[in-house]
Amino acid sequence: MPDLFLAGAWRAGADGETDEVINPADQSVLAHVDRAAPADVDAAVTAARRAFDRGPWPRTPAVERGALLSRVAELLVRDKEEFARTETLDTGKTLGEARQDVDDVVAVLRYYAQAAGRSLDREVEVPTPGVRSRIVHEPVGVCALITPWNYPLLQISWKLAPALAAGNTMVVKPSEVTPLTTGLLVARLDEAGVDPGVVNLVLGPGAGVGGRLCEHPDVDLVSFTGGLVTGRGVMAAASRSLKRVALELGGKNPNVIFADADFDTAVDYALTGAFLHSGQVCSAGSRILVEESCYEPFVAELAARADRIRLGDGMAAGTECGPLVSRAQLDKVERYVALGREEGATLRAGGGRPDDPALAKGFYHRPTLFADCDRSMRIVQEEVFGPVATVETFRTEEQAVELGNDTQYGLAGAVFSADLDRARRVAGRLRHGTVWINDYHPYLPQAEWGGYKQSGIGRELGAGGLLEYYETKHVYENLRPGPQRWFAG
Ligand code: TXE
Repeated sequence: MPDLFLAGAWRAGADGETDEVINPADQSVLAHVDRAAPADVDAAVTAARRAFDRGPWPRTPAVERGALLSRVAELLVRDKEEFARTETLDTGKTLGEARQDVDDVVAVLRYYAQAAGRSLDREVEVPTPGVRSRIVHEPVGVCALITPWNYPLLQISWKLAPALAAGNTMVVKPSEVTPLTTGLLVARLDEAGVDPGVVNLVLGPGAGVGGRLCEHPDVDLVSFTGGLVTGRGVMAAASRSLKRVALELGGKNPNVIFADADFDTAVDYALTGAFLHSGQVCSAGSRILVEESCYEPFVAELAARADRIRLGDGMAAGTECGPLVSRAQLDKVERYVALGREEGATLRAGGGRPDDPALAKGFYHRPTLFADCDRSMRIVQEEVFGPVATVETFRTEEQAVELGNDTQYGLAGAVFSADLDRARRVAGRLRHGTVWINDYHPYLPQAEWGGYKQSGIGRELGAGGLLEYYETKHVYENLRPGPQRWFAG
């Protein structure tokens, strides 16, 4: 079956070009997928425009739109293994993580299936008699949904589910590095009976395919998750026709550990925070801040445990961390590790590729810990997006807050302390979109997710994530119209 989904039909690219999709565990070729030519991108936008302007979808009762999302959720439950295995082969993450992703996606689809039916419209109280004033919510229009390679299935669900719930039509563009599960999801939408043109899928390189979407005059909204530099370009391109823009960009997320926190718990969460999915997580706790009085034992234990993380093929039982997603990402991580050494940080764990010859063909990198870091270092300030964590130390609560906020990013952070009052105080002062107290990484479909500062614009998930896909209209009714005589003549 061809891989592009345009106006309700599966098609090959107009230029007949394809791209290889690589398994990062051994560099074998998983698939050849069709690449969208400029004409295909335009066809996708035209189909979405027509479905929005003339099709039934934006006017379909919201509960019916929710019912479609529920049907898709059930298809994912049915096909969970296929989705999870494909995600593991494509991204390198462990099968356990990929299964968790599918469960999370089902939860997101179900949440927005319910939310679709709850109207946000409201009556406005008006002191003037004979006037009715209503706030109504209408879909924005044609949405371009552009996603990265670290959580392909999860990220597209955070966009597509609320966009559909609100009655929009869309063109979906996954990362060229990991396009496979997005294709599976669109196939399930097709199976669940989505109207032609409501969801379209284009594949191919970012600048060509994604860039054309961001510039296209018939696209009303761009929701993008990816790197900061690309995000800036997306915003600039979208500004030409003043598209609505939602951006979820990177993070350099502080994990603040006070000495009174339970030692084993804090070490354990610091490990997961930094190294889950080999640190290729926008909210990774890659910047660890430890109170001076427990600094050395903490670093020693964290380093020892980081060195014991079992690397391997994500499909193999017992693997705790898979390979990085691509050669480009491995190269980037290696450059940052070299930089960390040059900047004078102390390497306490990892530092290179594994010796195991069985892993030689994959893009593996050992979990790496740099201690004795300070805020001026680039490895402390820049997003590595790999298994590299830095440790700094602080003496006072004030210092912890200051360091935690000393970043251009503002996506997420955590505080570990036995003193809940203190933890809440610090959480209140951290300028990040999510703060965990005595935990790391969980998120909820019903709770907004997004960044302060250069981590993005707008929110995903929760009621706020649905609002992104609505325009708000005020309808003012004069129930007793008569001549106004503002002008005497
Ligand atoms: O992401 P990009 P890449 C970070 C990470 C990584 C760096 C680059 O540090 O090393 O970003 O990764 C599409 N117009 N993050 O290259 O470029 C692209 O095809 C429109 C953080 O994978 O941001 C893909 O679908 N679209 C991040 C998506 O944008 C464009 C997750 C993301 O690609 C485009 C991933 C353009 N000009 C990487 N150029 C996070 N914070 O979650 C590319 N794309």
